[in-house]
Amino acid sequence: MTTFPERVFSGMQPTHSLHLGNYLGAMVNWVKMQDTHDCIYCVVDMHAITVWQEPEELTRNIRELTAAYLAGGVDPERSVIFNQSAVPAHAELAWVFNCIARMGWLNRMTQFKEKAGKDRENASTGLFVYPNLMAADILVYRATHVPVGEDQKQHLELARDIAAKFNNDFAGSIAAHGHGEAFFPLPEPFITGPATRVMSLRDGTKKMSKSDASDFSRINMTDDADAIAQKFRKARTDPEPLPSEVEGLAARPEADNLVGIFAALKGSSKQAVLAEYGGRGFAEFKPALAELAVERLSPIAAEMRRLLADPAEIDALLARGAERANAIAAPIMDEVKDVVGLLRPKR
Ligand code: AQP
Repeated sequence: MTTFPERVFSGMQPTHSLHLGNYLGAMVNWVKMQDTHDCIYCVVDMHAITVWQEPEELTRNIRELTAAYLAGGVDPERSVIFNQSAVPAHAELAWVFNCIARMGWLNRMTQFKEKAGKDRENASTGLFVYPNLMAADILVYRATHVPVGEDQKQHLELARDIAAKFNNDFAGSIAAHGHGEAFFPLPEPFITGPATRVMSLRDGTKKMSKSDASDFSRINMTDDADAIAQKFRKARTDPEPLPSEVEGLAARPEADNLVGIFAALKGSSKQAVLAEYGGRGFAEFKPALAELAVERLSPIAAEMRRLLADPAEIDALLARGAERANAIAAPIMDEVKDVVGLLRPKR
C-alpha cells in the first residue's frame, strides 16, 4: 500500500460573515491541528461564486475571512493561508475530476438539493459540481486529513470516491510513472468536539448558516456583546430546566444545541456543563452562555478590526501564502497531467 505523509487541508467560503458554527465546528480544530500537522487553510473564493456575489463585497469578504482566520488563531508562519483562485491548480484538477465523478454521485449530494431548492433548473452548473472542486482543493495537496463540520461529511465521502476512482482508472499509468499503487490518498474527515453541527438559534432542527434570512438564527463572529446577549436571550428553547445527564437532551434539540455551544466555548463536554447547570432553567443558563461567548469572541472581533485596518498587509500575506501553496500544488498537477496523458511543456 502506498502511504502518504499526513497533511491537513480545509477551507471556508468568503460569503457573508463567519458565524459561531463555522468557528466551533471547524476553526477550533484547525488551530489545534497546527501543533501536530502540516496545515493548509484556504479562503475558497471560487466556491463562493457558485451563487451570485457582488464583486466588491466578495473582495471585502475575502479579506474579512482571512482576518478571521488570523484572529481565530491560524498562524501564517506555521500554516499556509491563501485564497483559492490565486492557485490555478485547484481549477485545473477540478476539471479532471469533473471527468472522473459520475452524474449519479453528484445527484445524491444533499447540500446541492438544499441550496438549489425548488428552482434547480436555475442553479449554476458550478453549484452542481462544487464537490468536485472541493475534492480538487484537498487532493491537489495530497492532503490526508480534513477538519470540517458534520455538514461536509458527504462531500468528503465523495472526495474519497473520486480519489479511489482516479487511482483505479489510471492504475497502469500511475505505476508506469513511478507512483506505486495509489496517486492520491483517501482523505479522512476530522469531525470532532461537542459542536460539530451547531444549529440555528431559531430552529433546533436547522443548522446555523450564513445564508439564513434571519440574523437572529446565528451568532456572527463580529457581533458585539449586546447583539450576542440579545440573540441568546431570544433563542428558542423549551420551558423545562436543563437535565443532569446528556441522555436527557435527546428529544430537546434547542437545549442540546445551547449546551453543545457552551461546552465547545468552554473547551469542556456537554456532561461537564450539565453537571454544573442540570436542574437550572434557561433564565439562568442563557446569560451565562452569553457571557462566555462574549469572553471568547470579543477578542477575536477586536483583532479582526485591527487587521482589517490594513488591507494591503492582508493582501501581501495572501500573496505569500499563494506562492507557498503553488509550490506544493503545481508539481502535483504536473504529475496528474502526466498520469492522465495530457501533454505539457516540461518545466
Ligand atoms: N452550523 C454549523 N455547525 C458546525 N460546522 C459548520 N460549518 C458550517 N456550518 C456549520 C463548517 O464551517 C466550515 C465552513 O463552511 P463554508 O464556509 O464552506 O460554508 P457552509 O458549510 O456552506 O457554511 P454555511 O454557514 O452554511 O454557509 P452558507 O449558508 O453560505 O451555505 C465547514 O467546515 C463547515 O462544515
